[in-house]
Amino acid sequence: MNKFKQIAEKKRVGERLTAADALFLYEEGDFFALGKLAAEINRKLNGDTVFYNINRHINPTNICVNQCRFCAYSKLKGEEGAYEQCIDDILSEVKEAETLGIREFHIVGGLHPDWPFAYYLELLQGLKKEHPDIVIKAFTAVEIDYFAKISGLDIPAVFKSLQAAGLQAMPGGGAEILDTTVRNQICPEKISGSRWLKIMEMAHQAAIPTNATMLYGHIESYADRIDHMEKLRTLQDKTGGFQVFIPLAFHATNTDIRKKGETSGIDDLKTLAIARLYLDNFQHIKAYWVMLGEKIAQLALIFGVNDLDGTVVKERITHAAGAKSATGLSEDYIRNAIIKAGRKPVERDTFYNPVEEGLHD
Ligand code: V47
Ligand code: SF4
Repeated sequence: MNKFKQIAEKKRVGERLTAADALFLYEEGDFFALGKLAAEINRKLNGDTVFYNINRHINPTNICVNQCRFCAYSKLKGEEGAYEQCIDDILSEVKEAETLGIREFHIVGGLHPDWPFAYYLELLQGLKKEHPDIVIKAFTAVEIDYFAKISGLDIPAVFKSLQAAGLQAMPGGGAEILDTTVRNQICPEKISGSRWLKIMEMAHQAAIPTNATMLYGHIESYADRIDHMEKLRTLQDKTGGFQVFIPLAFHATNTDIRKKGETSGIDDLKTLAIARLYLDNFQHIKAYWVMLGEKIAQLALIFGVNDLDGTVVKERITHAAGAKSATGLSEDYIRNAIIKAGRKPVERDTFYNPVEEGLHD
């Protein structure tokens, strides 16, 4: 039996893939066979359903004390293009949220040098007061670590305060590539990979479900990507607290990482398919259309993916780095993309519960 067939057989009997299997799939796996296998495994886990979410991104500031080399979004205080929003500005920007059917606020931003922890608590309290039914998914592990530093609280106490203010889930950003050597080159000021994992573990212990990402297509090797997924898989075995894995395709424009062009569509689809096969303890794999572009994200639906993220409304981070996708999509656009891929669109909440099924049939 050739190696690909052995791997397919392993998956069909529910055996876990090794790092060597994943490396083979990257280096020598037939592209179409890989996609087909990932789609078959996804179908067993999730049937025909493709989830999407009516969400809105909120990015309170791009001012950041870190200077990650891949980040085109962050600015130093006083630099041209730096912005900061007061709570009232944010509340007025999202005041139509219910009318628009928004179910989730996704909040991430820079590590502001002067804002107190109280700003973030008041922001969540303000949003919850005005929009009690909209779920707040906010702050990466990097921000949580920073809140502990600026408040003098320990991580469990930071979570407790944020939960009391309205935090219900966390996004998966800040993971980048967890390996130390790569991390030291692309984001030397950022918390370490092991600290990122530890904070996620503590979030899960505090009953906060989180997502997990991987920034790929810069200086890392395939082995680094597989090591990253291995670390996530190990923590997921322990806590079960990750909801979804989201590979993020690197965009180079305006960053300090010199690269010609973006990731290839082939690499994007292979990475999503390998993630579906390798991360056997993750229920969901998300194609983030903002970074992939709408059409590669649609193709991902036949490469093992079952989630397209959502409407987003106003994306800033990837567009600062040259993304050519829309900054937001309508629900109709997302549903049509899913239907045209031969799958069934289902609106979900932040926790992957279907909402109002049948409303659109
Ligand atoms: O952590 C920064 C990445 C992340 C670039 O959890 C870049 O549902 C590409 O994590 N090119 C933030 N990527 C975004 C994020 C996210 C997005 C959507 C959904 C979810 C979720 C999470 O964006 C950062 C970093 O890894 N990023 N700069 C860039 N030039
Ligand atoms: Fe700051 Fe996040 Fe950009 Fe790094 S990726 S510079 S932590 S905003």
